[in-house]
Amino acid sequence: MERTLIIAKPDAVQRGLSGEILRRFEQRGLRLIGMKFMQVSRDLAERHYAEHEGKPFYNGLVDYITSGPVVVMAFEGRNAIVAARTTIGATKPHEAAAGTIRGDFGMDIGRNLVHGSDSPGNGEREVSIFFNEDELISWGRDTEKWIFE
Ligand code: IDP
Ligand code: MG
Repeated sequence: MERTLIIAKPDAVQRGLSGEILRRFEQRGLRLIGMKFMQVSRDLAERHYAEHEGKPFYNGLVDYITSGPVVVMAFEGRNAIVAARTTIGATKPHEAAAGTIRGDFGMDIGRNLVHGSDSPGNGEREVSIFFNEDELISWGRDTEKWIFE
């Protein structure tokens, strides 16, 4: 069982796409276990994006993710990381496949709408920095057997 952290970034919220983004993961079959509307602080952004510190785009990335409210979602499921990444699409939206979130709604790497964890380890780490355990709900979905054999 994997966990992935999904963020509808400030551009997605500003453009009224947070519901569309939630819909795509929900419809795919990922199971929502936590969700909140929040403003990311600089400190939280720096912890979340620690692996990018020192890269040329790092300061702009922290500015971007803290520039307005975001919708943060945690999903759980078998193969949740790869499933979410394929629903999101390539990092550069102008190269992302049509049918992915970035391929359908984005044009610029600095406005690529959505974050998704890139490995099971980062999924666990990122979910735990954005959510307290008591904000996550482990629930039995009645349609589970129609989504996973
Ligand atoms: P990912 O979001 O597809 O996993 P990463 O390489 O982890 O992509 O980069 C994290 C985020 O940093 C990207 O989603 C994007 O917002 C931003 N980013 C990455 N590379 C660049 C760049 O070259 N210019 C501007 N922003 C970038
Ligand atoms: Mg990444």
